[in-house]
Amino acid sequence: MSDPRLQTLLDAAPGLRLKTDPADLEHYGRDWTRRWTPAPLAIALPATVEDVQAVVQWANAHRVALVPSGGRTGLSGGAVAANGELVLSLERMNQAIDFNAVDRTLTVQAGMPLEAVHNAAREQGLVYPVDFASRGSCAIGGTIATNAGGIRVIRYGNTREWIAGLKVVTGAGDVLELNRALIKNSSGYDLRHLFIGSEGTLGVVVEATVRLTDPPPPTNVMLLALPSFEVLMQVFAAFRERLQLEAFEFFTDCALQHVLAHGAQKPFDEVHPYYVVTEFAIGDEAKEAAAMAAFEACMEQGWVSDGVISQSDAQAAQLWRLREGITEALARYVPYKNDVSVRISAMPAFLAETQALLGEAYPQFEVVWFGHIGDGNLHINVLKPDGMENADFVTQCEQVTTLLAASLKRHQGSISAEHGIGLVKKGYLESTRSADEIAVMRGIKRVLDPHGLMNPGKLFDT
Ligand code: 2HG
Ligand code: ZN
Repeated sequence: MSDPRLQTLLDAAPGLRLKTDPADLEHYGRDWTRRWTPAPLAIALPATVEDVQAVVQWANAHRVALVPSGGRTGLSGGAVAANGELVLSLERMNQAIDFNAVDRTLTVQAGMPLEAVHNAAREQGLVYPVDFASRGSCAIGGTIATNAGGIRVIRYGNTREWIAGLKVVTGAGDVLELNRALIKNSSGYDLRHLFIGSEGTLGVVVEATVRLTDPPPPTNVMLLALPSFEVLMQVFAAFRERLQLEAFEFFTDCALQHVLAHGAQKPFDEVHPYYVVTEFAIGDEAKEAAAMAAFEACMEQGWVSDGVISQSDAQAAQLWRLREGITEALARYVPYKNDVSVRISAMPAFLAETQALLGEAYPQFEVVWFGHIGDGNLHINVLKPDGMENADFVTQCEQVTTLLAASLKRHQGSISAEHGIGLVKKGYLESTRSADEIAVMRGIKRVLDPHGLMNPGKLFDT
């Protein structure tokens, strides 16, 4: 063990596993952003809450920075360890602890993958409805730390809505039980909500009690081809008015071409500029008629030029792949990612302005648009041309982000809808949060993390 402090760490927490191999430092020190060179001190893998507490107390005694780590599927650099931090990986704490049928809650360790949470809920005849493409790799704790959204927010809301209770180890090394799965608890500040979306800057989520719900009704998936961008919100309104939407997702033909090149099946013979994947409840004739009525109304208006409706689960999965496969299909370009949101009512004006802005600002790059348009959340991925230096590319993209952030401020939107601020969007936090708000956030951090050791440099600089 190269660093002598690590032996004292093992003395403090004998159950801990420590990794210091270069390959491990590299693996655990980065997330899906791939922008920073990992350089952690070591990787600590606790097995219990007591281990986590011992690590945090040790870190305070030795003033070592900690980076809490789940599946590292984040896209904002929130789990990057590039400055000699100790990575605190929750990977070994991945079990379900308790199911309560009366409360309809599931208590899990924070390192449990989201998909395993889905499966554990399903075994009880219920569902945990937060869902997105990285479900197999991300950890529930990471989804809590970023208040992750995903493809079903339109129907079920964000992660925040489903967290009934949390057990955390604060940056000061205290274990707190937050809310204990109470539905009603009007007893002062709800500290649970402070930890949701805190990006590991206040402490470590070690256990979560999540709410479960009834399985959704049977659904159908429809893929729509749109002739122009301007009709997008009209199509959304026509479908939302008539159907109970489970998802309403949009992508451009450019996004589709990348997914097709990655092995997906072509949905239409003709090329259309824009597409929507929507999923909605069916189950009786009236609902099926409503789906057809929505489609026909859009066709009549000229807002939709083609469509296909799933006839089987396999076909539904095929249609979903066209949307869910985008991030993976683009990964090789190391995209510069924007994840922005505005209120749905502000979406048409914001979209028009952003389209004009990016058309002018990015003529030299391929820009891929997609996202959860029904939640007012847009993903804009700018692709790095082959052979271009990453640093040059990021510098050019950041100039445009400054303009985008100004536009978001005008439309009262957010520079991070669901990916978090991390390192990637730290410079733009002021476009979304006022100086007074940021000052309050800093004050809260000082209370829970007095030595500034929890994920330093993420979200804001202290
Ligand atoms: C999605 O909606 C994810 O697929 C990833 O939030 C978005 O890759 C992205 O930019
Ligand atoms: Zn998304």
